[in-house]
Amino acid sequence: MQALFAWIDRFTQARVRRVAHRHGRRSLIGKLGVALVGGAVLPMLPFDRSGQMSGLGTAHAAGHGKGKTAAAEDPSKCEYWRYCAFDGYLCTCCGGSLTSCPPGTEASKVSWVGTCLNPTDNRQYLVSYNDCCGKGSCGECLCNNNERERPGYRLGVHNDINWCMANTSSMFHCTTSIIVGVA
Ligand code: ABN
Repeated sequence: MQALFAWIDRFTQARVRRVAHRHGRRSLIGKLGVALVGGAVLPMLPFDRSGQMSGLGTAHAAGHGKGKTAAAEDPSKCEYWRYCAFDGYLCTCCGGSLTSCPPGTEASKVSWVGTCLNPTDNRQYLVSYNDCCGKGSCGECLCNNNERERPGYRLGVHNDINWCMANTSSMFHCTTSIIVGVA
């Protein structure tokens, strides 16, 4: 009996030592480190949020796929895809169009740009926003979206100033959205 107990003791001790050897403090600390770093880094990883179309209306047009809205394809609506970094009055509401200034005004000589996702082909486009200058505020269809817009020290991607500053008349009327190219 004594011999059996002694054998069980030796066997248990050997097992416990082996487990302790394999799963020592260092291994535990290592695993904790991986969990901590992983937990901190995981939320920073880029993942596709393009399906969310933030800020867009919810009324889905018949025949449109998931995430696409009628407004995202209507240039008279602030939710139109090209207006993702727009700030001003829509020229489409002011006697002009998406790309041309209303009569009696002229396009700003300088502009800011935005990068917007076209829901039709799912590609990003570089859009130039040109204020139309020479008349007082249009006052119709005020629209302010700020996707990827940056503070004034990144002037070319800042929308919250009067870009008529370099024109003969610095009066601001409305804003156009012109595609410059694929981003
Ligand atoms: N870029 C449009 C605008 C014009 C005047 C003042 C603020 C913003």
